[in-house]
Amino acid sequence: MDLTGSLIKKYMSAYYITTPIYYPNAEPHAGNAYTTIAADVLARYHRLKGKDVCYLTGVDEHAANVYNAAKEEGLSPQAYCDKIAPTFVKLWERLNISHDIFFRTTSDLHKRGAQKFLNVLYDNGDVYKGKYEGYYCVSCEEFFSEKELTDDKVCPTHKLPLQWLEEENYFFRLSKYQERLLTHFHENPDFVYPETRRNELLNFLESGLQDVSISRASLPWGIPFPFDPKHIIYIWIEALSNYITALGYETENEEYQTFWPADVHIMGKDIARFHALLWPAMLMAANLPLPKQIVAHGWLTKDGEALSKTRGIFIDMDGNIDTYGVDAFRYYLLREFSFGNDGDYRPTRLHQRYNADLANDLGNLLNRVLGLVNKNFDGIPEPTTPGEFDEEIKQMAQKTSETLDAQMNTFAFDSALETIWEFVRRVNRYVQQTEVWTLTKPETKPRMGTILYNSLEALRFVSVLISPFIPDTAEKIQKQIGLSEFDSVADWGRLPTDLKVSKGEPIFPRVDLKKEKPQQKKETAKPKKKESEKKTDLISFADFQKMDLRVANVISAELIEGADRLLKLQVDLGTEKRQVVAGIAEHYKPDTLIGKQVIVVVNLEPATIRNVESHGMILAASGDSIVLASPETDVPLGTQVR
Ligand code: ME8
Repeated sequence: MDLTGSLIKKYMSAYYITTPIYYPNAEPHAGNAYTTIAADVLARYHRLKGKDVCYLTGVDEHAANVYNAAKEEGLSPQAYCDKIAPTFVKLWERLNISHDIFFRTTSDLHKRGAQKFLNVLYDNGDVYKGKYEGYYCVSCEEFFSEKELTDDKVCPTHKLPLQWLEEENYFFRLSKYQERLLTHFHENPDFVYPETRRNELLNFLESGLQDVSISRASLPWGIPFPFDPKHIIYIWIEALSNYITALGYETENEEYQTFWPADVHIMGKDIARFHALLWPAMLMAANLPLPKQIVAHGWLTKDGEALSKTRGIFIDMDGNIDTYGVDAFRYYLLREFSFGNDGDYRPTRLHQRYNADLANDLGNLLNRVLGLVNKNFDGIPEPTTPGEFDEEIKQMAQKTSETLDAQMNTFAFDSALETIWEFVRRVNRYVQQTEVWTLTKPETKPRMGTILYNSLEALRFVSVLISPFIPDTAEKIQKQIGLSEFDSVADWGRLPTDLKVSKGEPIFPRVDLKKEKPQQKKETAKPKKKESEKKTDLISFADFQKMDLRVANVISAELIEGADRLLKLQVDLGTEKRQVVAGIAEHYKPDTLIGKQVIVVVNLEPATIRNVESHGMILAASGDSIVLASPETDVPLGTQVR
């Protein structure tokens, strides 16, 4: 390999990112989707930054678990793989995954590449013949050492009985690379992310590495050893080599020269050890450069248990995507969980995030701004009249982009999204603070135009920042603003004014859970009530969902004649003003309430109290004294409370 050429190209612009290649022993599940979406976000983000990205995913077909699954269905392993592999491609299409290569290890390119790689290891003296016996898990495709065995001899991950295997095997001299690996870990503290995983691996490494068996004589499904065809190559040796064979390691072509070494291998924590110890040792043995970073994320769980094809623990991905859309699903997975840690998938949280972050914060902002532009201007207004808050919005946009860059470099997807949403909420507040909807008089209209221009530019800016995470939404926003081609540059002030904005369909329409599909209901349904629970007055989540609670501003307050406890309030909900009667006169003087944010039950039946109409109810803690409930900090009027 032309090391120098490759390194120069890499420094210039290439970025190579991979997911694990998944076992096609069953159709893909949400755990596989989680990794693939995260890698997709990184691939899209680096494309946005002008990198020449190669994003690889695929399937790991020569596994014993695939062989067994095929046997159960009465199919040849190849026919079985040909049936299952397309289900991965279909799901990646549905999830809007922008991979450049979907690699299959039954391809000739891989077979030839894997054999060449093994020949190199053999020629370099790192492969030798010996006898192997031990307990093996076919689902992990891994032997367990004496110290890892439990009394009942079951696999700790798959809870399946381990099998005893005895074979004459070829071995790889992994132990020989212990010192070099240690040095590499110490010299490259960012080699493994997150740090907790790095420390675990470092401990394992320090406790000593043993040579590993890399051949199987008993399995009739796999790639034969080039120098001893009775044996097939151990699945992990073969599978790891896919990261180079897929690029063209066999001929060391230009693609391979450009993209190897990988910038990031992303995976779940289950297989970090293979990627951070075995794979680098194999590459060292072949005199090839090592991947720059191994990133092992946490476990997605369902009711606290890891998702598992073998154990049939699934998330209803299809149902949830049907209900909320792909972008909401992508958003939820990345916003809700910290990437390195485990996270429990909860459809109710997806619902809340959808309503609060997507429909309310982002969707309503877009709708509101477009509505005002359409009502008051013919197309995008010129920003002629600077005023209060404009500079702050501009500065915050640029700062948001910089903070995001730092967070993306440490795989902090949840914080990155929160950073963007802080900006979205700030823009909502800008619209509110400037009371832009009131500036319709001829003398104030230029200022109105400027505020609306800035709001639209902020939305364009946001669309660029969110585009790696929720690409469809990003495009929809720009289309509604009137841009015919996606403008992917996060620099303030690029929005032209010769555009016609659209009427603005809601980008996240309200989801009514009553219309949920039956199979998803099963997923979110509460377990049957126990007798003891029935006695308490529990309400269902669906009942709770019926309450529409919103933030409003008190604009006037006065005592109701003849009623010591009652105040008549006028409140502003952003979209409308209302009159509400509240029994708080003994605790609040009317003038102290003006400008205060309160929470209103807006879908309560109207009532007439002491001849005064009340359209809603104000929430308050009612004990010895009465204390109004309000958001901790000011939020846009009309924000839903959940
Ligand atoms: O291990 N939560 O394939 P595999 C999050 N073929 N991610 C999960 C998950 C969960 N509950 N369950 C699975 C293999 N994953 C090998 C890889 S690579 C050279 C060979 C994701 O089908 C996560 O990325 O068992 C995990 O590492 C991977 O799926 C395991 O996929």
